[in-house]
Amino acid sequence: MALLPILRYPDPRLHKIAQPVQAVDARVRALIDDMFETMYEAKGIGLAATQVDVHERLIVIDVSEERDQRLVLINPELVWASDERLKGEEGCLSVPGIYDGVERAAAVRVRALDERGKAREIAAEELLAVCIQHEMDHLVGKVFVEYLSPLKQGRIKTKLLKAEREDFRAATRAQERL
Ligand code: GNR
Ligand code: NI
Repeated sequence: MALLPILRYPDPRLHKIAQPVQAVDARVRALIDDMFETMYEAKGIGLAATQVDVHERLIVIDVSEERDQRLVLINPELVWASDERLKGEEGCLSVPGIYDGVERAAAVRVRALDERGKAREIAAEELLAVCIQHEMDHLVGKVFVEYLSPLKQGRIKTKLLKAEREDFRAATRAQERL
């Protein structure tokens, strides 16, 4: 088990298109365990492989209060989305500290392989539906801030680049004290 570094917006690697998982084998199962560990540690409800710089169609989710309802979606395909829309407040582990409203389908059906490689169809609504759509966007290189106005996107980029520079400076100072 290992914690994986999470890419932060505006890292260009967040915009890479993920390729299908070729085989649900020991390598993929080890990656799934590391992704859950990373997601739980970061207190997220979902994590796409793209966010840990692995460009394969793999998502882990747990929207439960108790943090004990693991859901794995491998090579997910949207089979149906409701016309009914829902606007919810979203956040992203790759865009720390930023929350804003995004409109999504209120309900979806998704076909995917589970961690044993078995084909499943999942019907989702409310938070799970939002989370699945947010994670599937990551697999095609899309981050939720891209639904916001260009003005907001610019402000978010500036804010996160500034935070990154400050983190780097603090790390450099800590290094110098050694
Ligand atoms: O932890 C997360 N919370 C969240 C809240 C509302 C809508 C989507 C999400 S997903 C996010 C974790 C994450 O960044 N997944 O890619
Ligand atoms: Ni995200």
